[in-house]
Amino acid sequence: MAEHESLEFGKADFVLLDNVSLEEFMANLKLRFEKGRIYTYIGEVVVSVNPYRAMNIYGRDTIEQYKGRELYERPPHLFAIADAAYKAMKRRNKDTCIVISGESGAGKTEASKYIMQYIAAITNPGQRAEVERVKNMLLKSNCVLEAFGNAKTNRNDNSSRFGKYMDINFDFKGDPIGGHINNYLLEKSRVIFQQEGERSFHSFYQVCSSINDTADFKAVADAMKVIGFTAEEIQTVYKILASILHLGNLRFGVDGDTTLIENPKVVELIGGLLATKEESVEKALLYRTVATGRDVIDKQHTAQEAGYGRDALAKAMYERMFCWIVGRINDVIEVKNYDAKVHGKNTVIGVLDIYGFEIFQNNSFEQFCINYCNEKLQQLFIQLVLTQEQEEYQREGIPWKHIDYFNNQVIVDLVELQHKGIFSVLDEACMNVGKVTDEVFLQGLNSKLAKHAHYTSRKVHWEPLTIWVNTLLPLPLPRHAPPVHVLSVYLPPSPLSPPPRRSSNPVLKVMWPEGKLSITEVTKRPLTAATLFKNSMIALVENLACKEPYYVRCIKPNEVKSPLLFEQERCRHQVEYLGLLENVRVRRAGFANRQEYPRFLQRYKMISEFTWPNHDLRSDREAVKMLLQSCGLEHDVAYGKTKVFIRTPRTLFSLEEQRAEMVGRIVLFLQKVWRGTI
Ligand code: AD9
Ligand code: MG
Repeated sequence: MAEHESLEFGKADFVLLDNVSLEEFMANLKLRFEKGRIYTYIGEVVVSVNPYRAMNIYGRDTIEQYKGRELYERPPHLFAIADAAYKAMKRRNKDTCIVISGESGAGKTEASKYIMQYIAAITNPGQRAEVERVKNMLLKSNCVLEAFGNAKTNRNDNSSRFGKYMDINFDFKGDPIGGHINNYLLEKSRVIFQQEGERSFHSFYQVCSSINDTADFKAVADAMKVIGFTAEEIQTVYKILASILHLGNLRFGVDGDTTLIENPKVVELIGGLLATKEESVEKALLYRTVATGRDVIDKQHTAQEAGYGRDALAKAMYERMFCWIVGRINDVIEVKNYDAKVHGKNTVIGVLDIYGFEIFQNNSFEQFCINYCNEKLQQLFIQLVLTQEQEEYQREGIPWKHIDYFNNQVIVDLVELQHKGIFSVLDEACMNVGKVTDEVFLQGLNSKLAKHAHYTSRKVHWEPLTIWVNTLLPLPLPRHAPPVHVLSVYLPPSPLSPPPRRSSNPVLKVMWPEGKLSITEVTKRPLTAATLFKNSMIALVENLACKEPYYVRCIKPNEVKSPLLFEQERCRHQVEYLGLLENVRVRRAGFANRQEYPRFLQRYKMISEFTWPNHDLRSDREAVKMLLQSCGLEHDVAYGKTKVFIRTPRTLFSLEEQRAEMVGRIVLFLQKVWRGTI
């Protein structure tokens, strides 16, 4: 615990509160925010409040203060968590991950960037060129991904509209040798529609060079060059952006039975940009491919369908481009020339920066997915931090007072359960091609979920963790939209054969590799967007669960981006739904550290005459007891069946100090023996 921090700044660790109550928690959080202390611990979890102003706490000198230190030696900071994750990985060969959560605008992306900067700064003391190259790529990739994946929203001027999980791989020396980025569900609907006051992705404004975005345009282009995008690739990206903008200007009309494009000049422009024939563009916009019997035919859209098709195409083009950019970055940063047999295991730190909870006036399918994702992560947190902790004490026979908390597994089930969950109902509704309406979907939900305790049809229910389930409705489509639009929301692009597939531009060909569609491809039912997202979330959680997790819990102090305002109600709400108070309770009832008896002895046996060099007691458990008694630390520990549990970090610290001293003495002694002076 950072004892050197004066109490004038409040308690540096919520575990030290006199009483664990919501009032005291909030008072401490507020006091620290007002005193410019934006980070506070709950044990090893960092709680961060967005300061909405530049803080002078991320420089080289601060990095030096945290490098190699233990968590409790310095005031709370993201750097301490980054260092803890790094140390665990390096010392114990563990894969670790840092999970950053909090609502939109709470400071997740900024935190993830500071963590990456810290890791970059403390590694590669030998200045190896290859490692420097990798570090540079990892940092530069942020700039590119933000340009294409972030946008100004009403809550955050630089809001991430995709989820990002980045693995950084390290060699046996602990230096970064590569990485990999997984991206999750880009909010592609933003390409065609933004709520009032919001913008589309930054990239569009950069390419149009509006005044504020010109400098960013150059920075992004430079970063792309450094990462290794070719001139042709960068050009193609601009052409796609321009084509999407032009697509937005297309208007459709009818002449008798024929649907036509009212402004064909625009088609010409798009054709030129995408290196494809005007006829191909026109055909992709006015027809869709359908299967009739054993044949595939082109069926003409109505003008309204053509409008939806145009939007679907714009969204699909942007999404493909984004995924392609991520793929190209991965090509460059992936670990190369590393042979685990020669160099030892390569270990990983994963950093997860995923979109936070959000509730808008109108909530679309994307908001539903985003909020489901947050429920999943909350579930993982509960599972790892709360449940596992309690279960371990029980297993080890350590006295334990059960702590009540809300387990949101029921909410996760409500969404993802096979045959019964909301995603299943949605998938089923989508199967009914031609008959899907809001009502059909709503009836499906009502019939399957009416009895579920957390399902309230169309009512907004302001309880923590249950809020958003209801915000799915009404469906994200204009009221009387035809079915084709429903499907274009939930399904991957319908089997059009859009112009990028027929382009002579080699970069576009890579993005749209499919050739002419066969009958099986046209009739095959693709996995729905909901199922794809659900599967990717399940895989993400499995991946995180097998790593040692570290948590950053971000809080947004106000809605107006003010560095001065701490809105009590807003903050209390976040503290509640993040389960922070339960976290404090578990942590207080619990133990800071635990180690299996043999491992503990291996590390500390030199500090007691009863255990050095070997003990003659009945068991390692007895030996550990003797050791701790002999150094007067017994009052702060408990003995489980297979592990010793240490209550406060101070005890661990004292053990480490005594060990360092004894190791020093032993080394001196051995040197004397070797030199023959003893
Ligand atoms: V979203 O879910 O992507 O919409 P984030 O990622 O949680 O959201 P972000 O990190 O983008 O929020 O932070 C929002 C803004 O708050 C930033 O653009 C900064 O202006 C401000 N911010 C956040 N963290 C810090 C900080 N540590 N120091 C100074 C900060 N400003
Ligand atoms: Mg973000």
